[in-house]
Amino acid sequence: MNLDAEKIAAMVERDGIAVVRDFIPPDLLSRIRARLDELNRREREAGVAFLESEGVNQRVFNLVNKGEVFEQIVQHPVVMKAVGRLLGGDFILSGFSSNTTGPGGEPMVLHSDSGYVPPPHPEYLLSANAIWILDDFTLENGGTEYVPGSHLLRTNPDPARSYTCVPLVAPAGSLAILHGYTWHRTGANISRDSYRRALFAYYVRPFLRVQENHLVSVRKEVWDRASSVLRHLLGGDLYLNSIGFVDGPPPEMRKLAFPRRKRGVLA
Ligand SMILES: O=C(O)CCC(=O)C(=O)O
Repeated sequence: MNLDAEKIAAMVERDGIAVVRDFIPPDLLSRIRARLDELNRREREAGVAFLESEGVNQRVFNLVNKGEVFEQIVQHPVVMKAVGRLLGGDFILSGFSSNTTGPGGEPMVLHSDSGYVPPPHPEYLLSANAIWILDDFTLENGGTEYVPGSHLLRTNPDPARSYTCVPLVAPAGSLAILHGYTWHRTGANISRDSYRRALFAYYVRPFLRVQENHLVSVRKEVWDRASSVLRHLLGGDLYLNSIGFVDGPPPEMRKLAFPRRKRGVLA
């Protein structure tokens, strides 16, 4: 598929997922991999690594805070346009993390990225996940699996039932955008020696509580150099002049912040 964000979003709405091959240029792919490998190693050495499946799978959270290359890609213009189309034009970053699966890695529980919202989920979409595929996703190495058509159900999978999952098979350098209601999971890594690295940039409507509290966990120097797009993604802007106050609305917003009657509270 080419880089037409409108077409990507339309495919996500129709199929619950869209895959764009050759999305990540080789030099950018090398930079992302190198930084992720360093983080995986450093977090293990520091004893702070988030490990699963007895240590063969590893996640790194809060990537925006852990490398300029991640600050750059989380605001990729094509992703911004496609996700904007899916999420009603305005959205923020809920979390940006990696998941590296290794041989013996177990599958994740089947879920959707809006599963914490009581079903039925609204007809409009609440979230979308941009998956940056850094190694080939194969049938063996734990590529993401999903249940086709599940995004139309607007509910969560029944943990007592089993469902037919389809593996997302795609070459390194691809980008996948996953509909926030699609049921999916990390696949089992049944390979002998193949690791699967991927990044998950998870965007939500701006009125939702976010997974990573960027206002607390992102360093000042990242905020200081953030573009207006990144600042917005990190939750640095007011939403509809009514969410995101710091000790009330800022002075220039005081007259606008609340719906007012003729002689309202702030009039
Ligand atoms: O690792 C994967 O392929 C999927 C990860 C995932 O679904 C999640 O972190 O919510």
